[in-house]
Amino acid sequence: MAIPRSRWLVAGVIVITFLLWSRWSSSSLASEYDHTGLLPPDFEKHPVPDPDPNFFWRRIKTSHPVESFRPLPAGPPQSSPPLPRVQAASFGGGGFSSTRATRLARRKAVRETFSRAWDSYKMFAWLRDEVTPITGQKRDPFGGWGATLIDSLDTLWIMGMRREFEIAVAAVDRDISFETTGAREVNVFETTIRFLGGLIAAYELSGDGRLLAKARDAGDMLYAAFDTPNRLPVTRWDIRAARQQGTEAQAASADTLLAELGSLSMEFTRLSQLTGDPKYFDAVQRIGELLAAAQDKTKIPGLWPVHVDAAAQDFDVGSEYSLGGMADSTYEYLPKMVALLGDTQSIYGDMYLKSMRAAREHLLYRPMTPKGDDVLFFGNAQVTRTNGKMDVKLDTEATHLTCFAGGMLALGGRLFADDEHLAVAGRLTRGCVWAYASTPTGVMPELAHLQACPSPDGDPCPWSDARWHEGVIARSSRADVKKTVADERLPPGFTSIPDRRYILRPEAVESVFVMYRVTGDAYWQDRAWDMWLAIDRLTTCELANSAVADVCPRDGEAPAKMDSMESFWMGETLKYFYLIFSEPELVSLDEWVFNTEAHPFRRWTGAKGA
Ligand code: DMJ
Repeated sequence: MAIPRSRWLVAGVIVITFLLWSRWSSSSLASEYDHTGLLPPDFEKHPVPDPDPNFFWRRIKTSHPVESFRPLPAGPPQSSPPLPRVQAASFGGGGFSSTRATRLARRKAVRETFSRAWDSYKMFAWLRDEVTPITGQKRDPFGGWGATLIDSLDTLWIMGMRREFEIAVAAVDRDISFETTGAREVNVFETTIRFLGGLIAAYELSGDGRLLAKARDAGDMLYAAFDTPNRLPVTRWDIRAARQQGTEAQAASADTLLAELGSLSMEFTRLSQLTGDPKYFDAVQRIGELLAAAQDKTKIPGLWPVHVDAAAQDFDVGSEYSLGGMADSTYEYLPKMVALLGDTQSIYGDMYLKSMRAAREHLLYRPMTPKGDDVLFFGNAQVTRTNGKMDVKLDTEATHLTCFAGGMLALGGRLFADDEHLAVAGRLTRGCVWAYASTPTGVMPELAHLQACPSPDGDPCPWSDARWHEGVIARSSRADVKKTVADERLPPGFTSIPDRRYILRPEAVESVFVMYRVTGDAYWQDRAWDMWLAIDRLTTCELANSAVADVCPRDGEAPAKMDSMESFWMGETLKYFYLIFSEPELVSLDEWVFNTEAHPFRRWTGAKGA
């Protein structure tokens, strides 16, 4: 049948209109969301102001002066070979996410969630540490210097929310002062990673000098906590006493958490690099040197105990060894310091390699899973001495905090061209992906125990109900295993869940993100999307997203929301989700290295002041 000319004409107009519309809509999408790089930092608009000499922490009398400062490395030594590439040479292939439209739609969803949380913070808790995401109250657990505001600055920039970024920076400049705080005690580690780290990264991305000035204020305040007889910091710092009575009576604590001592290195080193003042680097290099000297002399040579005596500089006091909470970022910062300094031959490179050798030998295990997945976890070891002999007992725990380890080994594997590290990184990260997928909500709990396979290596590890039940009984005070499994809602392979919460933590997606950037395999983007859907469903609440009490709730019950949203949700978790659906050049791991709160610092580039 012949089609009349007029119909052809109408059809033509429709096709052309559709083509024009789709071109327009995809280009506007592209300009809004599809960064292929970062805007160049604007170093001119707001140059770095001179440090204010009247700032309290700059005027405070030093009670225990440093005789001579460790010099700030002027770059990697000649003998140090250039570091290998971290990111994959090509990206794509392998997964559904390789479709651009899918990837952008996913990224948009993440950005919308961030935007909603940001609006709620602005509306209900502006300038305070946290907003409670159900009731819209304000909380100040971190000194009241606007933890969410400062933790979110670089995320705002990276997500292209430039107007909001400007508003936020102006507020930080005008309304946040590290002169004083209402808090009695300051957690030096948390203040360093969230505030100092957040300000440095936001400065590096934007070039706004007001942020470096504020970072220096934070750094000078924190530096006063190092004013002790042995120059090791008071990690839980009575800031009021320091302000009112000075630092004369201060001393580092005999019971210090390893993470709170060992993970200040990146922020203080970068602050020295950016300001040219070596004192910050000196402060943390002393800690690095002590850790290096003690590393081979602990109960598990290569690792340090979770509890150390910073007063006596004794790194062999505790008997618990772990890569998890309270120790974690000390290990994480070893390869990251290598990236920051551009030098594999520093004490940090050596410490990284030794620690990973020991951790693989003593802490690594493979859980028994229903499908025999080839996955790994780092557990926790208790060391006892019987008749002069050391006995290392591995507790097969799986904690959300330890999920950072896959990303650490992926970075280290690249920097040291070690394929074994990369292989372990992949298996560890798959372990956390498996733990997420194992629960009814699709999100892993804060702390669980798993039934281990006989060996972490590739030997077959067939599923056995009987062995799983033995593990459950060993953890339980009750004899009826079926009832225990049912009452505690234990997914197969889980032998107990002592902490059932999910508190919006980032570590699992952090490692998935690093694995994606290192391998280029879109498989990891798809796993991130599975995690995203589950977390979004589980945590979305009235005003933003909330920590939840139980990721394995009773059948038909919705998990209770806890009305809490720590600043790392917007500073860290949402940033990693956003970046994994972005072009790999956006905050490339070949140019940037993330601190433990996901704040990117520029890596050594060879330029002065870089
Ligand atoms: C963050 O503050 C950092 O990632 C830290 O290293 C561990 N705890 C939280 C996130 O879980």
